[in-house]
Amino acid sequence: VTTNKHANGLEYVEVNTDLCKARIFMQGAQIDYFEPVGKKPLLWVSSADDYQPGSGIRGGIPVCWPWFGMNDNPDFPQHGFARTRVWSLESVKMREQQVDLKFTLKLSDEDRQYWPHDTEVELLFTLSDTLSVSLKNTNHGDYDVSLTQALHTYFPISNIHQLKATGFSGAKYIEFGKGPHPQEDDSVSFTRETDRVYTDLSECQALHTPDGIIEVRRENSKSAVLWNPWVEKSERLSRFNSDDYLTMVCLEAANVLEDKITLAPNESHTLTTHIGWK
Ligand code: TA6
Repeated sequence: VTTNKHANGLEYVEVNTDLCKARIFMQGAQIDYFEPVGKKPLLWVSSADDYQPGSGIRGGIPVCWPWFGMNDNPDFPQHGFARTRVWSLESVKMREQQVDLKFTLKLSDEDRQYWPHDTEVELLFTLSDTLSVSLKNTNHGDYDVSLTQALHTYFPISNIHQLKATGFSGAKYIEFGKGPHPQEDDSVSFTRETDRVYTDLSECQALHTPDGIIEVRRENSKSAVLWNPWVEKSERLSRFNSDDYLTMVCLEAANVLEDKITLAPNESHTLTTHIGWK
């Protein structure tokens, strides 16, 4: 485990073991690279992103916290503020070939304009031949606090036209403000802009890509977001090439809508996503 600095100034931690290679930026505690040794990378980043300090990296796993999407206050940043803040690396543990990294975010006075609550937030990575990421909230205040959040994971798929995502039967979803729609089929394929917020979603989904099957399992989450911007939105997205939609999909472990979390004083909650090649 080493620390380093990107040409544009962003600091990062690099992990290089017999089981995987990974890179995690201090800004947003955002992992942008994870590759199990001998297998293909499990995360996608846009080549259009130039790693400028102050904006989230377009790929890997942006942390959407302490709200997902737009805030009721339109002046507040989309997907919260955690992904543009510099987190601290609190601990590194190596056990055989598994590396555990814990990042924490100290809320500043500026942050309190967005979030005036006494909430401790930690991001824990477990890196082996699979990737687990846990977003842990602890309420240190003396009143209940509610928040929404997501681990906004970007997955690499060599061709969106050949992607099948499975594990969705029994759920319902809201899309473009309409719904909820029942999700009848277990699998979803992509033929247009897709931006679905699923609830009542089972823990496990799979992305059947031309390069193999990526398995995604959530803990303490009944909601997830499935997103591909398709042609028109790709033109409007920052740090995104117009043809990037062909090679990526987001499947985001979340606590949103009726799955938002409410923490009583001294209560903790941990949202986890486990990612690996089948
Ligand atoms: O998770 C899907 C989504 O909410 C899309 O609607 C799109 O806005 C995407 O997140 C990216 O948001 P960002 O703020 O990272 O550009």
